[in-house]
Amino acid sequence: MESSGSMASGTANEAETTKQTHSLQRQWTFWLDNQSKPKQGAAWGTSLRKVHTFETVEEFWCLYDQIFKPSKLPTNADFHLFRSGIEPKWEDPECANGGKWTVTSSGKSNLDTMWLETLMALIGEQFDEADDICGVVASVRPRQDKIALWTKSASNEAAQMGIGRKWKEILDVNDKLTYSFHDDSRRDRSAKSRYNV
Ligand code: MGP
Repeated sequence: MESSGSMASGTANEAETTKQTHSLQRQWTFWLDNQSKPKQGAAWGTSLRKVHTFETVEEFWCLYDQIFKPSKLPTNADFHLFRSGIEPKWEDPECANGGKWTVTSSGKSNLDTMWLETLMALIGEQFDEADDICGVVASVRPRQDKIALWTKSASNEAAQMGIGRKWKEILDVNDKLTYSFHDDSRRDRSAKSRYNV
């Protein structure tokens, strides 16, 4: 009797363990913008969609396994992971005075690897200046795919340089990473970058 009782409680404990989840420090949201077949005359952002919001490690891995990797996206599509409450747009108040660090990808598998490394660094709070980070965008483009890390306070050079250096270390790349202000991009698509690491 006793042994069957302990077996029963053992099974219950196992069930408890499998149900246990690990909360992240913040809630995050995946977004998708598929501009591969744009409607004529449609304003930028009309195809931007929220995909899923999560706040545990387990949900992250489940989503990561189930939803496509950036390498599977069609040309001219963007995939985003942003802190919940911040929209991946220059117009969002948290992004309005911000900018982005950009790294270009040397191929599809490199794009997926850099994307995953960045997602893990964000949800794992690996940046000292984590509060300054809005999110990350993977962009599939005809000429070269890229990943951009969006931050809030573009004019805070020390914060941006800290984030840029750390991101470069996480990605383990030798190529130059460049930082551009959203304000500059809004005025001139080919505006020069402001910081480099
Ligand atoms: P992009 O998608 O960031 O760059 O912006 P892309 O296509 O990789 O090309 P690049 O050469 O500019 O690097 C492309 C264009 O989309 C911009 O020039 C804007 O016209 C528009 N756009 C992009 N974003 C992120 C925004 C935004 O947040 N708000 C608005 N209103 N327009 C945007």
